[in-house]
Amino acid sequence: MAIERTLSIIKPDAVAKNVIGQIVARFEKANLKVIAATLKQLSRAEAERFYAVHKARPFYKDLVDFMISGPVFVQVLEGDNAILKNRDLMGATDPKKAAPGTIRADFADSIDANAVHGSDAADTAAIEIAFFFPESNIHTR
Ligand code: RTP
Ligand code: MG
Repeated sequence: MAIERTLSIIKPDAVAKNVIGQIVARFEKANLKVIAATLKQLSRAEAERFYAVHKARPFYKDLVDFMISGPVFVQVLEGDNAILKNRDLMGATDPKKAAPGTIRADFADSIDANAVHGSDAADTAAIEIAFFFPESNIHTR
């Protein structure tokens, strides 16, 4: 299987619940390595740019408002099949539909406050990683 990188964001709701470590432990148990990380307050302009793909969607304004409501924990994860593996660990976007034992089933409150973001494909992963981290701040090990 291919070693991949993906971008993970622990969203403001999960940071506020003080479960950063519990979520990161799930990545580590699944053999994903944190190779870059930062706790960061996004500006409105950054959140708008990050989620620009959803600009035309009815939930865009609420999504941006939520993403700037508190600090987020942004990481690059690396490992076998990292993009899909992270999406599987996260569970469905709506926590009511997320499989038991997934991060969203266990930590998310609603489709808006849904605990985590994860890149959905190789091209978006590369763009999202570059959005937050210069290569010099990424440490493969
Ligand atoms: P994410 O991008 O945050 O990892 O989530 P995702 O791929 O599972 O979902 P996506 O379709 O990309 O939507 C991005 C975020 O927008 C919010 N959303 N709200 N109210 C709604 O119908 C709705 N749909 C999406 C969610 O917070 C979702 O994570
Ligand atoms: Mg998405």
